[in-house]
Amino acid sequence: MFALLYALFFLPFGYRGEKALVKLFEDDIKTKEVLSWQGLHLLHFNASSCSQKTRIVLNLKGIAWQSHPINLLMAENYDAWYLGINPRGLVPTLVHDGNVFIESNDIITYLDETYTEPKLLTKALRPAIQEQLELEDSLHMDLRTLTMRFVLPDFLARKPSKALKQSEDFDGTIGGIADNHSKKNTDFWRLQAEQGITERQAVESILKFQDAFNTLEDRLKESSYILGNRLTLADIGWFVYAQRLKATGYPLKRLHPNVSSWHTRLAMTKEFASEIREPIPLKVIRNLYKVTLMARRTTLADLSGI
Ligand SMILES: N[C@@H](CCC(=O)N[C@@H](CS)C(=O)NCC(=O)O)C(=O)O
Repeated sequence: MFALLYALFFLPFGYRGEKALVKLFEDDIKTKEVLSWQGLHLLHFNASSCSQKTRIVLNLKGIAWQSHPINLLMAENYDAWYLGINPRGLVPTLVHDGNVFIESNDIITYLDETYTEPKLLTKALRPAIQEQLELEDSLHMDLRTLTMRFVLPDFLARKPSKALKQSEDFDGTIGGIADNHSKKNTDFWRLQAEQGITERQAVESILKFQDAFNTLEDRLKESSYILGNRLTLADIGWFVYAQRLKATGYPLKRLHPNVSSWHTRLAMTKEFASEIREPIPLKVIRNLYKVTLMARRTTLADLSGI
């Protein structure tokens, strides 16, 4: 009786309470050529945090892969060709022997399960790692909010209306079911085009990060990695966020010194360093924009008072 109640209550949420990976079926994929791609292919953008996360895992595991750059600044992610592979119109996408995987945390989980060494998602730590990755993913729109307000000037950040319409008109499915993620995404960009990122939005996102990083700070007081004394996927997920937060002007070192030294330690290893190297034009633009924000007294510190 107890077993039956348990099964009825928990099975719809996935095996052992684990979040089910987002899986694309063959019918979801309209760009049929990828079905015949052999080996590992990553469709990604150099400076995207989710793409960086995936590439770091590939580096750590020493896996050979083929690169397919998708230029987000040119809105290539909203071309019919790409939407036909990833109906959410987001990077990264992994294609492995014709199977298509989306969602960076699902991709890195898949990679860890498929290529065992070094193990970054151990059985014992699996629930804790998944909890960290879900928390990190839940802050993704906040990371984007801060990037669009403090890292990229409006003319580079804004998505052309035509590109957004392509995504809105695309009848994408995931696992055979119409998906509402792409609408959430295009709604964000439409609002950003209309009103920019408001001060209130920015401050709310900053406070959420301060809260999340306070918890990481406590963890890193006790151990050298987020979940103990070995590197896991949780470190990789949070590392790319810490990297981006630093670029927004968030005072990581002052507010969270242990997180800052953990970040610096990882950033110095070759598997991480190669993926966060900023293209020179982006670096120049970011620094010019930083100077503009300083002159206008609208930096992250000015707005939030942290
Ligand atoms: N939850 C998704 C988020 C993917 C995502 O938002 N990717 C960003 C880059 S980090 C993107 O493709 N942005 C392009 C856009 O919104 O137009 C994941 O982890 O893969």
